[in-house]
Amino acid sequence: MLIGKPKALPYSLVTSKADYLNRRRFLSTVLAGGTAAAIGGRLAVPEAYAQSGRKLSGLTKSPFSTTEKMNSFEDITTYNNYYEFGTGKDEPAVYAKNFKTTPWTVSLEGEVTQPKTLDMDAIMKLAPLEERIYRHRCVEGWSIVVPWIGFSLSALLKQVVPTAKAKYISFETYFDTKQMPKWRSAGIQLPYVEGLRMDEAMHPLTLLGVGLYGQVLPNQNGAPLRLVVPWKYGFKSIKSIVKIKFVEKQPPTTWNIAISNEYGFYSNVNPKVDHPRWTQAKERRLGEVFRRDTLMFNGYDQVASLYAGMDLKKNY
Ligand SMILES: Nc1nc2c(c(=O)[nH]1)N[C@H]1C(S)=C(S)[C@@H](COP(=O)(O)O)O[C@H]1N2
Ligand SMILES: [Mo]
Repeated sequence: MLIGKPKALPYSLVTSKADYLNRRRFLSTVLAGGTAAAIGGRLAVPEAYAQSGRKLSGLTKSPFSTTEKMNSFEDITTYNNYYEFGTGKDEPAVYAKNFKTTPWTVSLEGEVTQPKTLDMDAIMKLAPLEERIYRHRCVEGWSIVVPWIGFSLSALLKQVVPTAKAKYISFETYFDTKQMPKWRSAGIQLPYVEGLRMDEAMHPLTLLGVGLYGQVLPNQNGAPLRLVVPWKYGFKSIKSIVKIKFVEKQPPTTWNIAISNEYGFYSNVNPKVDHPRWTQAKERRLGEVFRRDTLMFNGYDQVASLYAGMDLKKNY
């Protein structure tokens, strides 16, 4: 089922997105004098490691990890959605290069008995760092498998005491027009905001991501820290978080503000509820030719009980 040779791919079988990566792989293989066997896989990894960021060691393995084949470091770091740094998939890797992520603080505020602001050093010490290999499904119909590093978001949320009114958590991305040259063309309201219901935010699968592939997060992937909610479409996984607010009412979310009939608050991966403009029944794993079936909750069945009794067509 795995790829093989991009140059032999019938173009009709490949979306423009998968196509883009496959062409790049072909090119880099040719340049490196590689063999066709290397094209589909991890050719770029050693090189990418060499030019990459600070290593994170002492990682614990997570029982939540999938055993599916991981996408390469290059796939994960050159095919991104991060509209503050451009709407093209290849733009964040270029325009986020000099994004300043130190010093960095995150505030915990809103419906809490005492608000708190933590810096990255403090956050990194809250819990043992785990490697969690998660499937990641973008609402646009592509998916990747990423070896994230981090720990359950609950470890951070537990640093404050919520009041009885706290029912949801809202998240906000850092925003600076000077550092985000592409912000005007983003076409969405910034700063990027997202939200989760309290039980979703406290679920052990919900990850506070600080790295991937054994190193700190590359800027284009949301450095220095981001959310990763593997059973929801990728846009829920907000990058470069600076503010976490405990709130009483369901908070506004960026894509729901932009196009409310297409992107709801819950946004659980659901092959039975199509996007108004395309099917969600299948997905293309980057690097593969044939589309896979999309799984309910992206295969993370353990969250099903959070939505017992809810109409997931209505709560899309
Ligand atoms: N601040 C911010 N966070 C964001 C986005 C964004 O544009 N801005 N894009 C989202 C979307 S649509 C996806 S699919 C994932 C992509 O994460 P990745 O680039 O690390 O794979 O980030 C999400 N988080
Ligand atoms: Mo996405």
